Amino acid sequence: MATMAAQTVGEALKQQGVSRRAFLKFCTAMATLMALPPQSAPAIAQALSAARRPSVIWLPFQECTGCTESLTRSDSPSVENMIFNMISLDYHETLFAAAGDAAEAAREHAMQENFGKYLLLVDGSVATGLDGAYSCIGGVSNVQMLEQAAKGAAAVIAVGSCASFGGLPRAHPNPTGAVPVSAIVKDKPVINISGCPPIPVVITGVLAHYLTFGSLPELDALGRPKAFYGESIHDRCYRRPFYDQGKFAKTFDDEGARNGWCLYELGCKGPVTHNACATVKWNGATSYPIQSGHGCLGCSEPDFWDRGSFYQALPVGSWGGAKTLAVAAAAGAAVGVAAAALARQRQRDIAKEE
Ligand code: FSX
Repeated sequence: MATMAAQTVGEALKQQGVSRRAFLKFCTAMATLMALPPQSAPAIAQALSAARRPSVIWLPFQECTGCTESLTRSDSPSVENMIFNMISLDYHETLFAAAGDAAEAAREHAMQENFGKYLLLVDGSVATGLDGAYSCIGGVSNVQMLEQAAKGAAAVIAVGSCASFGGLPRAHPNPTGAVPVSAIVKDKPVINISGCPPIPVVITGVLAHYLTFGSLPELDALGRPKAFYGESIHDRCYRRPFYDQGKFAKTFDDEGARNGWCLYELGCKGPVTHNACATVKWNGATSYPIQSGHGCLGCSEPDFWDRGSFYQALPVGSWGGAKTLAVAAAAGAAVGVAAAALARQRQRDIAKEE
């Protein structure tokens, strides 16, 4: 079975009938997400069009499939699902029409044919208990499959909080001995795209960066791309002015809640959670949890299940505090404003298409 990895992104777009206009719109969005000036969009378009589509092997381990759902349930055509034009998805057990031996043969073939060059995407944590017996695919444990696939990978991308930090399967008492991908893969760069599930545009943005620049984006101390995880949700939250004024909703149906006041006292974890939900948003940039009236659960941070206390206010002194955050907010203002503009533009585009 020949893979389509030799095809350029430009050839794939043409073959799949994606218009030049839609592609340029996508490149402008990517420029914004990567905090580059909008004028860089044509250069990104040129680099992306000429780039060879990388072979992607996507391994699903202990997960709920929310990460794949996040990516595939987006509106079409969209920034989110442009990812499928940029890559040659040579193995994804959940999405594959093939099953059983045929699917496993496709994975092994793609790994041999693109050894040293393919991107390995993993969602779900890795079960290490009972010699890996808790989670196997085709009789092969997740640990063995990951070790084998990582050998020939150019880079490994951990998609979702389970793959990045262990997620729900690793929560106490962690019966399967679940660990994150980075606990197994030690000799390759591992990029963590955390979130339960992660924001689909962020997955696409990381791949677009890799194809455009031939390198991985700058990462934070937890291995997450700084362009998306460099600010806290609180830094960019549209309810932040109410926090600064000391206006807090006390219950989910009081006057403060109806007026859109800050959800800090209802347990919002925005101040200690780093992700791009407040700027990139979800569902075609329609909204995000806080905008729908519920506090952030902190799903893109390590151990968020075990930390729990989803409806209790963060203890005073457990995070940076207003002064520190104000400084951080000023430093990140340009990125935040640009991302917010992108979100508004995407909403307008979707409205036009409807
Ligand atoms: Fe985990 Fe993803 Fe949460 Fe679910 O694949 S990050 S439980 S959305 O599915 O791994």
